[in-house]
Amino acid sequence: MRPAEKVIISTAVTGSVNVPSQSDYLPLSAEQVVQASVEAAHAGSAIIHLHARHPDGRPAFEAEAFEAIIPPILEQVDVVINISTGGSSQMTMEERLAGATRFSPELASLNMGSMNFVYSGIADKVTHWKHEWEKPYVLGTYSHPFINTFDRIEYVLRELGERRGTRFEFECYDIGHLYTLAYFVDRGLVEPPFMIQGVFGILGGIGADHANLEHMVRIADKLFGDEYRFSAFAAGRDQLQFATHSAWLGGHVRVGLEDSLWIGKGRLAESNAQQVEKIRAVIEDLGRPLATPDDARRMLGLKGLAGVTL
Ligand code: KMH
Ligand code: ZN
Repeated sequence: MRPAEKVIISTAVTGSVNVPSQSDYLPLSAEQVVQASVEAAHAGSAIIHLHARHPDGRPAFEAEAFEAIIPPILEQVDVVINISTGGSSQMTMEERLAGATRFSPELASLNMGSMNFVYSGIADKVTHWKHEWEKPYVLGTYSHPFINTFDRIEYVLRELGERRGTRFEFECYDIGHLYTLAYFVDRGLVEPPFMIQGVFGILGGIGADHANLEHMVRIADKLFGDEYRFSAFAAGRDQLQFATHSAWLGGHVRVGLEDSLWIGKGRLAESNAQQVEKIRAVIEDLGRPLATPDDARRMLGLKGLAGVTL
C-alpha cells in the first residue's frame, strides 16, 4: 500500500443495514444525519460516507433525500462527501445511483462483487419492532443477493468516474474482489491512487479474522504495489479492532453506526462522533497524525468541493 503519513478517518453515519429498533441513537431523519455528520467531522473525520433514509428509517434512494442532507452538511463543515452506490441490496441499480448522479460527489462507494449479504440475524435479537417494515426487510437478506456484476461495476466507473470525475471507495468483501479491481485497473478504468476499503465480518463475505486483513493487504500489495491506499473496518463488535489494525499497518480507518452500533462491550454508541473520538485517540497513541479533508483530497486525488454539483 502507499504508506500514509496521515490517517484518514471515514465515518459511515447511518447506512442501510441497521434498523431503528436496534438503537435509539441511529440517525434516521435528515436533521439527525446532518447533525451526526457535522459532529463526526468536528471530531476529526475527513470523509463522511452517506446513505439516506426516510423519517421512519427505511432506506431512501431519491435524490431529494440526499438534497435534504448534503447541502446542510457542507454549509456547516468542510468534509469529503462520499455517497454510497451500494444503497441497499433491495434497490435497483438506477435507484442506487440516484444520489451520486445528482451530486457528482468527490467520492462514491463501489462494491466489487456480487455476493450474499445477510443480516437476517438482527431479527433474532430485536424483541420490540418500532416499524412494520423492519422485520421483513432484514429477513429478506437471507434470500436476496447483493448484485454487483462486472457490467454494473463498469457502468458506475463510466457514469460517475469518467463522466463526473467522482473517485471511489472500492468496497472489497473478499480477496476475489481485489482481482476484480485489478481487472478494471488493467483496462485503464481505475487510476491510482485509489482507495480500497477492506470490509470484514459481513455474513457472505470474508470473516472478521485478523489473518484475513493481513492477507488482503499482502495480495493487494502484490497486485497494486504502492498505487493504492488501504482502509478497513469490521462490521459489528470487531469494528474498532480492525480499524486499529489497519492504522497500525499504515492504512486508514472507517467507523460509524452504519457498521457498528457499539462503543464497547454491551454499550451502545450514543453518537457517531463518540466512535470517531475513540479511534482518533488510538491513532494518536500510534503516533500518526490525522488527515484533514484537504489531506484526504490530496492523498486520494479527489477533484475538490468545487467539482460537486450542489
Ligand atoms: N454497509 C457496509 C457493510 C456501500 O454503501 O456501498 C458496506 C457499504 C456498502 O458501505
Ligand atoms: Zn454504506
